[in-house]
Amino acid sequence: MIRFLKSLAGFLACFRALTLLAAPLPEEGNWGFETATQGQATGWRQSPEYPYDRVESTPDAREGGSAAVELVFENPDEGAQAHYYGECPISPEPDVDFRVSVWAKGSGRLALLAYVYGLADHAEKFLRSIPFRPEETPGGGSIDVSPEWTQHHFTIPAADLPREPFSLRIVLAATGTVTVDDLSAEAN
Ligand SMILES: [Ca+2]
Repeated sequence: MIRFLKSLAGFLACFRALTLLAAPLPEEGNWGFETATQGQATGWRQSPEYPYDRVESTPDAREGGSAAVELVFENPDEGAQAHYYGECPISPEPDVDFRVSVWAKGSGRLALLAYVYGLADHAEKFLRSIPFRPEETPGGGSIDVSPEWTQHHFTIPAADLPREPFSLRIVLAATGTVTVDDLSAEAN
């Protein structure tokens, strides 16, 4: 029995090591915006509280794909935000930095947020929004988007994530006119 438990512990340690190495985003999340329904990326939606001027699926995709999403939020009032979020829940490791990358091009700025939900009582309950920290500007905030497709890297430090079980949704907060494609999770 003890031997069995030891081997089980070994297996679980391996499994954990594997998940730390690579925690891919759930496949069903349409992270490349390849599928659209009535001109809108499937599985993504605008926040009614933080609307864009316009969001639509565009064929102007990064190499290897046939669609991306164009976010338009021109001349916002001071401090105003527009949110476009993936409906697919993500459950990152609670004690590991959560790193994602995204491709963008256009004219404007892009920030990433996470809507974070607690999972007490087997129900998701919205807790708060957490900003990702861009690798280019570690102090926080948004990154400058250039006219050429460029991959940008964002992190939520483990210390910013809840201790209790949680899930999150990725939120794209852009100003100007920014086309986004191919989100992915990154190994730590
Ligand atoms: Ca795509």
